[in-house]
Amino acid sequence: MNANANIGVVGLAVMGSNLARNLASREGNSVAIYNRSPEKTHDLVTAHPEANFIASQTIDEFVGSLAKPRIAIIMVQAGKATDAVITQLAERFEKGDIIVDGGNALYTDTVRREKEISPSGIHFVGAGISGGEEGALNGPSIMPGGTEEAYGHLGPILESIAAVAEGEACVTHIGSDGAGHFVKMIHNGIEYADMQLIAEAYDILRQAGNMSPKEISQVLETWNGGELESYLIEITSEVLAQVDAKTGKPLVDVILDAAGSKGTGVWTVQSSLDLGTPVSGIAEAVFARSLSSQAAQRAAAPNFSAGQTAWEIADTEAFIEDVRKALYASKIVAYAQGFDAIRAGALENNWDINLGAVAKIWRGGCIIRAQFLNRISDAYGKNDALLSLLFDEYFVNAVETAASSWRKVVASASLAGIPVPAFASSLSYFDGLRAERLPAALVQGQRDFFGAHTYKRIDAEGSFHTLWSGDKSEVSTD
Ligand code: NBP
Repeated sequence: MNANANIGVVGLAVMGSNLARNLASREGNSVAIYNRSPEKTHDLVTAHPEANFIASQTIDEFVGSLAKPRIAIIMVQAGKATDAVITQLAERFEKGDIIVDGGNALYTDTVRREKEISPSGIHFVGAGISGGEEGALNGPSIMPGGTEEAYGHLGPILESIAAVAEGEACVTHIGSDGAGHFVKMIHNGIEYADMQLIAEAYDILRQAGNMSPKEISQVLETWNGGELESYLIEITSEVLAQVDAKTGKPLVDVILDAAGSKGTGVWTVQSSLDLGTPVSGIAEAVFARSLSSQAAQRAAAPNFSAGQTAWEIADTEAFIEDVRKALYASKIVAYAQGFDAIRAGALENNWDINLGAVAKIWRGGCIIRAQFLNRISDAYGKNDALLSLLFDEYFVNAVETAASSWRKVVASASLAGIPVPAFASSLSYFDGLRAERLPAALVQGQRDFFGAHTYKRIDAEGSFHTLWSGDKSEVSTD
């Protein structure tokens, strides 16, 4: 076999086959393909003769079909399957060749894999790919890590298949080793928060506003014409407009209200806990899915007398506008927290991540693509050291404009007994961030009382402990 494919794909399930087709459709690419079970390879070649794939039945054949430096993108199940394929390729690749993992790997796995492979001189690149199967086919947002040298070879190929937003390809070299998969993980965490926030807005409009899914669909369509314009608002509007063919009811009313997940939201929260970065909006979104799936517990809940009071709505238009503003402000908090987590991860792992560039590559191809990412990109473009997105002038204005509606919506939802964990936690985060004094001083006092954990004073250097069981005098512990 001639070694003339400039790129190869291993793993031809939905993501891999669509990515291979995307690659094949771009000028200059010749794409080698391989899948563990040969049926998938056969089916893909048969269904898409126009792609001129160089198909292999064995891994040896596949490696032999790649031009040097060899580049192979792995699109198999994350975890053990990815490790198995990496081992197969690493055994056959040579110095200068590039193995790319395009699956949803946990970034710490990517760091480990890079460390294991790099002594051989083979490059290992963990690349987060977002946009689902449609994105893989027509243009995803791509977040590659790995070395600069590897990106030099790989970058032009990824740029050719990525989504394009305002004339720019939605791909950038994020940073070394696991940086790409870390940023993809945070992307997914933000996606959880964004979806939960839209779901809470829907629930309020439905329960308090007594609006039908169809009416709410129309409201979202209007919102999509303004500052909330995004893929998630657009598809939510479509989901709400969908009628179930079997029952004639709105589809949303016949879907079981138990939300699933594949783990990237949990990873985001776990990593952020380790980094000490509050991603409360994302955490509430993950927990809201967990609560929704506690079927037995929910079914057994007593019919509580929960003290609700009706949400009196005098002006429907004003009510809808309040919900829109509350959604926008909460969404800003979720993104601010996500970008804080990226900064904290970069600091911890010595990654030089350009936050403005991350916002830019999320403008197209990925699930959280939105107009508003231009604003985030501008904010970090103006000041890369911005301590919080919420402190940028545009976002200060946005939350100040929304603040009274935000409070009204969270307070009224609580009074009406409508759960709004992401709206409420986002507002509390905002209030915590801007508070002059936090009750953390009291927590420090409590910790010192039962555990002699010491505290710092506002008026002196050093650490102090109060002799709580003695004469209650204070001692310096330094
Ligand atoms: P799956 O995650 O369903 O994985 C199926 C593929 O893995 C098949 O090609 C299968 O080969 C291969 N595979 C397995 Br399973 N074990 C293997 C092994 N030991 N050796 C070699 N190959 C093995 O595919 P997907 O949904 O296309 O996703 C691919 C990657 O992209 C995953 O990491 C996923 O998390 C990520 N991702 C998916 C989406 C999405 O929307 N689905 C979005 C973004 C990222 P076989 O045919 O021989 O069983």
